[in-house]
Amino acid sequence: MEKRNIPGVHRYDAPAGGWGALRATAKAVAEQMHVAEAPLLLLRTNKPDGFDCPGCAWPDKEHTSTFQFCENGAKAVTWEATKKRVTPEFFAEHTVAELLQQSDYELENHGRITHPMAYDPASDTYKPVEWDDAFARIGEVLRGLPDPDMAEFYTSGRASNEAAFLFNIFAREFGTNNFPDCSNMCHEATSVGLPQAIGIGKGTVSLEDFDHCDLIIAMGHNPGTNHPRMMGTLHECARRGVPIFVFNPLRERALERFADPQNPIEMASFSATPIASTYHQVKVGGDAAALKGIMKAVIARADAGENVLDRDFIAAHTNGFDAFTEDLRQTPWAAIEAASGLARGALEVVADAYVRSNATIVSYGMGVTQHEKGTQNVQQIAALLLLRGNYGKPGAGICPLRGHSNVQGNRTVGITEKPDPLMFANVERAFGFRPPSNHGHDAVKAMQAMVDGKAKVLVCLGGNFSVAMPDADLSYQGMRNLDLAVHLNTKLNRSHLLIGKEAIILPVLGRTERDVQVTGAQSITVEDSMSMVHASRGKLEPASEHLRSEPAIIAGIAMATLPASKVDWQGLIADYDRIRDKIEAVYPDFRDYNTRIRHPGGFRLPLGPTERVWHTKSGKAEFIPFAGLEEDPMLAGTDVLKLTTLRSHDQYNTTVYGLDDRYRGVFGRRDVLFISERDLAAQNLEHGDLVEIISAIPGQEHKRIRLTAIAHDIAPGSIGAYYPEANNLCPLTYQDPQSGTPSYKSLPVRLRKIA
Ligand SMILES: Nc1nc2c(c(=O)[nH]1)N[C@H]1C(S)=C(S)[C@@H](COP(=O)(O)OP(=O)(O)OC[C@H]3O[C@@H](n4cnc5c(=O)[nH]c(N)nc54)[C@H](O)[C@@H]3O)O[C@H]1N2
Ligand SMILES: Nc1nc2c(c(=O)[nH]1)N[C@H]1C(S)=C(S)[C@@H](COP(=O)(O)OP(=O)(O)OC[C@H]3O[C@@H](n4cnc5c(=O)[nH]c(N)nc54)[C@H](O)[C@@H]3O)O[C@H]1N2
Ligand SMILES: [Mo]
Repeated sequence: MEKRNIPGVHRYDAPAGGWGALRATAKAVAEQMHVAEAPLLLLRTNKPDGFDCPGCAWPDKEHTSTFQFCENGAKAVTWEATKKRVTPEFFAEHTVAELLQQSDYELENHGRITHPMAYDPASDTYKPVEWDDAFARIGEVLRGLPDPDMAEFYTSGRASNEAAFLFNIFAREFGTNNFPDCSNMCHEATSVGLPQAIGIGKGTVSLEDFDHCDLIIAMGHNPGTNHPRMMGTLHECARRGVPIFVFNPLRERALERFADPQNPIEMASFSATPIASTYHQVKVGGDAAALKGIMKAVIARADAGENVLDRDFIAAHTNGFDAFTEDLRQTPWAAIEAASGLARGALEVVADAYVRSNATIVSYGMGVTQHEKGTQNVQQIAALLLLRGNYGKPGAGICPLRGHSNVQGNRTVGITEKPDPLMFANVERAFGFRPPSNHGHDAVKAMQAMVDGKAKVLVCLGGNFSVAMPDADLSYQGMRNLDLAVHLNTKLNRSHLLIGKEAIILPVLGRTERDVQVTGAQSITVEDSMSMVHASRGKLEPASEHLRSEPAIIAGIAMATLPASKVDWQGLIADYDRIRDKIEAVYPDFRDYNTRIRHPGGFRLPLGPTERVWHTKSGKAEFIPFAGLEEDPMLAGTDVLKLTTLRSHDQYNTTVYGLDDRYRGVFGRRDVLFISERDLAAQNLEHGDLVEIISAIPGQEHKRIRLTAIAHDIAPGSIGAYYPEANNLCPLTYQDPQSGTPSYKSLPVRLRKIA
């Protein structure tokens, strides 16, 4: 059948990267900034004396490599370094009601906010406010709360270690452990699942390990878009002949073929390197089943007498092997095939490659964590690696692809709602106060408290909390229930416009910009996905002379809120070395912080598993079985499809840079639903039909959104739509019960054709 021609939907046949990436970078630069400044600026990204790229958390070779060309890094940098400005005049000309009609793309594209602004209900506009008046008002409202737990302190992962640490200390001295953060929506399944399994909630590989690995399994992540610098690494591995098995319901172009813009031969000859040696289009939510299938095949071979396990490692370093393998033996292949959508033979091929590899890396992202069984998914990956001792040897380990450029660092310096007695004792020693001992709120609990009217003040260190969260109807209402929302941000977003009683926007310096305090220019520090901590120093002239740094703003709020504070806020922000000394006092892993940060490339935080040291309760790594295969067996065999939510190539979370998703062949629009030809036929739909997507979670309100269904190479039974447009379909509490991560990537839905 001839396919209908749908506006803005074309095939994209070129490889990822290559000339398309160069053209897109030139366009991003031209649109956002004065062209002359751009090359210089981009050259400073991820250089020893430059700033850390705010795009992603993938490390750079010793931070001294020549500039690595990266389209989406360039977009992140130019989006921040834009010449466009949101001034008091802009706010005077646009009421909040009017701005609410604009798309997320339009809102941020107005540019950088230049002045602190406070909402004025009489005119329904934001009006300029003096910094000190803003701080005083925030302090007054916070002090007026009957209970400090009625305030929520949200962190988005772009904040530096220094800012996040001050935020941690301020809120705890204020008297709460309410620390919702973006990590709760992202890698919380890693932060909860891995400590139980291997004793630390972080990845164990280093960049060098990719030079020594024999096999890579890449599950549920899309590096061509979200971790573009990883493409250089995968490209090298592929050219070295390392098999790369991809598990992803969608055929993502960069995981199929990639042309490295730094490779003159590929560029000149328009050629590309195949990345995935085998591409497994696992069903949405089918990863645990696929992993169990691979492990079942390995165990069957071991049971048949083959020497395929690292028995010495298992005996010396692990617990729970027998119960774990017994569960695998009991799990029928038919169930594994049904839940994963993959054939037994295909999984046995992966198992065969796995047992022949002496050093395997498994990398994974949101396709694994944002599920009802996210924690178990992560633990199955950890277990697969344990079977052959793939920890603490060169070329092996687990590699979670972190989200925001410093989300991992934020965690390390204390952004967590869980009270940690060791840290609290150190805080008491370093600052002379003891934080409260009750459990605080994570992101979902914080939003629930706002919805229920139990939380009245929200202070956001970056991000766009309500738009990132599930259930837009409820989350927007949560914002509107607040007495006061305080936003430390660079750009205008929808969370600023969902106003309860009062709202204040405090514009911050971006990472690319010079941060000068009374003792001179300051550096901040960040931790990448591989636990390397390094310094970052902005070089650009700030977008406005009225901006302040995140640490300075937090100190300002703290001094206005806590007149009798035990913390020398002025002293700390005068010289960020002093903040780092305090971080070291509270977190001893940062020993000699200020010295080591001055070495090129910084330093690596200790990671037990790399030395085969396991900080679990038993002192050993744990095989944790996952009994069952279906995320929600109640839904099997019905007309229900599983919806996953995706990022486009022109997007950074809720920040929409543009309306194209080049590699998936979508141009100038985001209102599409990716669906297989088979499901189109099964649902009596045609490519290009307008459909209603209706949530089908038992016992939940059946919300709906409308999108245009387009035929795409996606696993049958699975469909995809863009985040945040589809967030309303995810109920607030539809989450992984162990980690609290919203199940953004496995939403049961039904489709209905709009006539
Ligand atoms: N340019 C850019 N860079 C970014 C971001 C951005 O938005 N834009 N966001 C940053 C942040 S905060 C994060 S957390 C990371 C996100 O980076 P990723 O983890 O790559 O995030 P997603 O794009 O949400 O989804 C990844 C992939 O999971 C696949 N997938 C969906 N459901 C499933 C499933 O059930 N199983 C499997 N195996 N795969 C599935 C999708 O097809 C998609 O290819 O990137 C960071 N870097
Ligand atoms: N359906 C669905 N929902 C999801 C996801 C999904 O895959 N599907 N992914 C989830 C994930 S992984 C994450 S991490 C969250 C993201 O949630 P958030 O981190 O809250 O959201 P962002 O969109 O990254 O935040 C954008 C805002 O950050 C501000 N900003 C940018 N740079 C800076 C800076 O340097 N300092 C400060 N202070 N502000 C700055 C800008 O004003 C911008 O408007 O969303 C989650 N939501
Ligand atoms: Mo994230």
